[in-house]
Amino acid sequence: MSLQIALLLLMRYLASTLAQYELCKSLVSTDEGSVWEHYACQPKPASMKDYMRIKVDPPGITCGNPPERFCTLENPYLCSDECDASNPDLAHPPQLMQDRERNSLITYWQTVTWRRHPEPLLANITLSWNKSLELTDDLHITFEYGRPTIMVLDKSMDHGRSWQSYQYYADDCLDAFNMQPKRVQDLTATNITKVICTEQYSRWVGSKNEKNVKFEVRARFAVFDNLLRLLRPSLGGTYVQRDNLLKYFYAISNIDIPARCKCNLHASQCLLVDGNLQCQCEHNTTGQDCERCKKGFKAKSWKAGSYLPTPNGTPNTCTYPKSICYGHSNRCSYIDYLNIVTCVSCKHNTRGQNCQHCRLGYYRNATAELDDESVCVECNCNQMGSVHDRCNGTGFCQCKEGASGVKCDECVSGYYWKQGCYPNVCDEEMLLCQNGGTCYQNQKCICPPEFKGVLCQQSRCEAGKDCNGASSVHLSTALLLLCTLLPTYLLPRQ
Ligand SMILES: *[C@@H]1O[C@H](CO)[C@@H](O)[C@H](O)[C@H]1NC(C)=O
Ligand SMILES: *[C@@H]1O[C@H](CO)[C@@H](O)[C@H](O)[C@H]1NC(C)=O
Ligand SMILES: *[C@@H]1O[C@H](CO)[C@@H](O)[C@H](O)[C@H]1NC(C)=O
Ligand SMILES: *[C@@H]1O[C@H](CO)[C@@H](O)[C@H](O)[C@H]1NC(C)=O
Ligand SMILES: *[C@@H]1O[C@H](CO)[C@@H](O)[C@H](O)[C@H]1NC(C)=O
Ligand SMILES: *[C@@H]1O[C@H](CO)[C@@H](O)[C@H](O)[C@H]1NC(C)=O
Ligand SMILES: [Ca+2]
Repeated sequence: MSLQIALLLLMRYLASTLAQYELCKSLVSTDEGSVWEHYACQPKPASMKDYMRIKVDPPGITCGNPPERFCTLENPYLCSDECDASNPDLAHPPQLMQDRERNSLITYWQTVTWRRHPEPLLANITLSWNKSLELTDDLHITFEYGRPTIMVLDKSMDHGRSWQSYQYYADDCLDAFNMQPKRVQDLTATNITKVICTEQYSRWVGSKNEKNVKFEVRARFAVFDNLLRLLRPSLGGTYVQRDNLLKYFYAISNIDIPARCKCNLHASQCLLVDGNLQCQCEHNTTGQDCERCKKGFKAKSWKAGSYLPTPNGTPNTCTYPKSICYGHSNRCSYIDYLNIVTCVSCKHNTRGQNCQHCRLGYYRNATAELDDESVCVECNCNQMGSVHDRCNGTGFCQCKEGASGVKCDECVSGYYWKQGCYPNVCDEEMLLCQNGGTCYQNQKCICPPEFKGVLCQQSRCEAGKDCNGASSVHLSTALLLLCTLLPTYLLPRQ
């Protein structure tokens, strides 16, 4: 075992003995008003025998059906006691292992006697809670009429599907299990989780002198269902006497299990709900052991709380995903099997599964908070100047050729604006209007009457001919005819 685990076990042990981690949260006043502070927390230890479900095996192991007589080890010839399942005063059913005894009347579960010797007298007692528990103190089992000479304590981490031995008990460990006898006191931090066989609780010292069998918790932390396998009853310190088998049987009057619900440091209460123990989970966790994050609170993966740093530990709260544009939809739902949150009817120009993006044609306002109504700003791209109405993350539109500016509502040099950007027709530098023409807003040359062409570069008359500045081609032709055919009639009158 690594030092880290040893330290962890030690921490847990200390934590279980100190009255700490009882509060999950408290209201603390700060400069900005009252705020909740969250802490690692756990339920108080309780006597878990009250909640325990007991099953004994094999069927018919409980005495009294049919009724039978039994003797005692101390006085094997006084056999007047009787077990009768049909008589409440003489019955010894399993629930007498967990009852609260009143008026110092000891009540106990009792098995049939070892009449079938040499066939072994075996009995299993399964203790279950349908809830993970953590032992906080030693487990005590009280045997009337002597403690078993051989037994095993098993644990299950999977609600009874599989079992591992937890501790072996025998009056002779080598003989019963071929194991060296050890005591829990011999265990040190480096081998504390080792499974041992102990002879401490199986030796015959008289049935009245010592009734208890313990499982010492110390730092050996336990989370389990228990199975007590009783393999051989008390023999009264000698060999089996075959002529009186009625004095051999098991009888248990009490099983004490001081434990707390395992809530992964996310609950300070553990209550009985519909017959099952249930952690009252905080920190936005849920589940019987607070072993997962609540719907929607899955921004990061679930973690158990931590005892460190002292004194309040770390709650490791489950949180709402930060990427959600929180508040832009009141119709978000959690899809369990996909483990995602999805929203419909995103408002405020948001879109996406969590309303976490801006709609097309909008961009993210970098100075606004995610939950601000103005988080998405319209791109406002100029319809004539831009390729489409979408913009990039900082609001820049995509411009057509010749257009420029954030919104594409300006033209680069060499272009003029007229419902979009067009290449200049004329200017004052390269594309000068000729022959006294003037450039009108880079769009066209305004030519004198005798000139034409884009830059007024072309004369309206043939070289050497006298032309006036009529603008119509037909009129010009007519004038040309007149010039040619009727000069003598017209010109002298002018
Ligand atoms: C007791 O439990 C063990 C482990 O599950 C099993 O192997 C054994 O058969 C059981 N004995 C009786 C008497 O039910
Ligand atoms: C165990 O507990 C869970 C949660 O409380 C419950 O849903 C389930 O039915 C219980 N099982 C039994 C066998 O009682
Ligand atoms: C545990 O370790 C100690 C010393 O490190 C040793 O004395 C003891 O026998 C060990 N116990 C077992 C059960 O191995
Ligand atoms: C649950 O999560 C919300 C949102 O992240 C947070 O404001 C709240 O404090 C959490 N509650 C607890 C009990 O931790
Ligand atoms: C961005 O958000 C801030 C804060 O809400 C707001 O003052 C500002 O006007 C917003 N900018 C635009 C371009 O809408
Ligand atoms: C948006 O486009 C402008 C101009 O091309 C560029 O300077 C800016 O970095 C771009 N922003 C993003 C977020 O891509
Ligand atoms: Ca009892």
